[in-house]
Amino acid sequence: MKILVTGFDPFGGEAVNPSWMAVEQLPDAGPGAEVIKKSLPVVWFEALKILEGYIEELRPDVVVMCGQAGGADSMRIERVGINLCEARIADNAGIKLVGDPILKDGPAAYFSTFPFRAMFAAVEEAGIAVKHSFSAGAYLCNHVLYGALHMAETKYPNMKAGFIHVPFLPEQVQDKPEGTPSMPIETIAKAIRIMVETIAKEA
Ligand code: PCA
Repeated sequence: MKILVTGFDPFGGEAVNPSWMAVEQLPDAGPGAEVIKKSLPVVWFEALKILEGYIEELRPDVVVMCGQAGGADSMRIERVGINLCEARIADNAGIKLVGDPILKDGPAAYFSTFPFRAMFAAVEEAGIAVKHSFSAGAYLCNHVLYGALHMAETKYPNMKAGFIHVPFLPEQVQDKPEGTPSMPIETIAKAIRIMVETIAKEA
């Protein structure tokens, strides 16, 4: 089985993005799986174009996309991607979108096709905080999730896809209001590794 795993570049004034730091640490192969790791830019439409290129080139069985959810107090398994671009902040190219669709005539939403219950159980079993999430927001993470699920729906019906959001690192919250949650990189990396291994077994 071929699994494409992505993380994002830093954005929003942060020096790092824990999603890519954790993805980079994944082993290149798991039991029964080849793992290919790529980072994506935080730029509207550009990120999706690059991801589509990787999917065309690599034809993965599963696409595991990961991103930072600042303020989250647990790992978050995203369950739905919506057809909307709307964010408070501009992307890394300086573009701000408010209310644009991702795909003009696309459906309102797609559900993740991950084996999310098994993933949740495996991470919980390892003692790492994890939640199901029913909104990935409407910024770049939701953008690539919706785009990958649309690609699966219209072109690659056997390809599974879904999104994992990760909290800030402890070093990122030092300049933030007291109580802003964080998770060490080792824990985030372990949770992603467990989820990828579970996908390799279940998907
Ligand atoms: N998080 C952002 C985009 C890139 C990332 O890592 C998001 O949640 O949409």
